Amino acid sequence: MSTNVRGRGRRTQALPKMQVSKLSQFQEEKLLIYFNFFDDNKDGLLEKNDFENLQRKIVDYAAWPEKSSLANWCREIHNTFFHSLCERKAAMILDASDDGSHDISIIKDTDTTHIAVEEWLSMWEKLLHGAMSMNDFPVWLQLLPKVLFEVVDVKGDSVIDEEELEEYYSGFLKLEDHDPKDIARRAYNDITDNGKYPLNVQSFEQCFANFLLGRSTNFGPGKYILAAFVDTIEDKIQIILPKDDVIERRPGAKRRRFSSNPSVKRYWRNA
Ligand SMILES: [Ca+2]
Repeated sequence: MSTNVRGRGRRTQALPKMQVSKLSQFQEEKLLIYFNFFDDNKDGLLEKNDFENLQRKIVDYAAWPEKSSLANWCREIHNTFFHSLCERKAAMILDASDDGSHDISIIKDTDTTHIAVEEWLSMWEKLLHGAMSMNDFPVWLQLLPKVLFEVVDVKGDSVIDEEELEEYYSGFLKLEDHDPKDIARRAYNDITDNGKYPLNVQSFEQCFANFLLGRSTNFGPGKYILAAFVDTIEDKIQIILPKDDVIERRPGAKRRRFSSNPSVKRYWRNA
């Protein structure tokens, strides 16, 4: 339910709600997994202490000295991320009470020191609207995959190898439902086209963008960022198809149009 408070200030008419494309159910599920990534104490709220705990977890995992430039950089980026979310919540509250341009029903309370799940999803709905790549996001968001890349790249040589992926899945994400070694092998082969291309920060950012932007379960390498949905229906279908059949993915399906971007084609061929 929206709230329209008319006649405040110089505005005499409520502004129409900003039209944004709804998140797909799949995007919501992914974003909930991403929420849980940050919600360290799993209480359904993102708060300052969650990010402090995440910072501790990261410096322990990556073995960064607490006062090192990497540790400081990581803390700064996550702090900025959290503060930007809180500012967005404050703006949502203001919009809802001022001109009705925001739906008050998704704002759980007026405490702008924490973010609830519904508020998180609403923010992402706006952030993802019209976005095609990481470049379309605010800077404070573009830096998140860069930090995660540094966390995974424990050897610090600016490329991620299969061993580092396995360590990330087992030691950092603490994957329990899948074999970290198996997922690491699949992830590495898919993202690098069986080792032809390096898994550097640029390809990692492409994966991250795919994680955020993919609207349906047949999305590409983004699934390996948090090892979510690594066994999608499409993957299971692919197994029963001839190995070289990259066009007809389903019996009776229309021929799929591929992107002209060679890196996108590369991902699909190996998905
Ligand atoms: Ca929390």
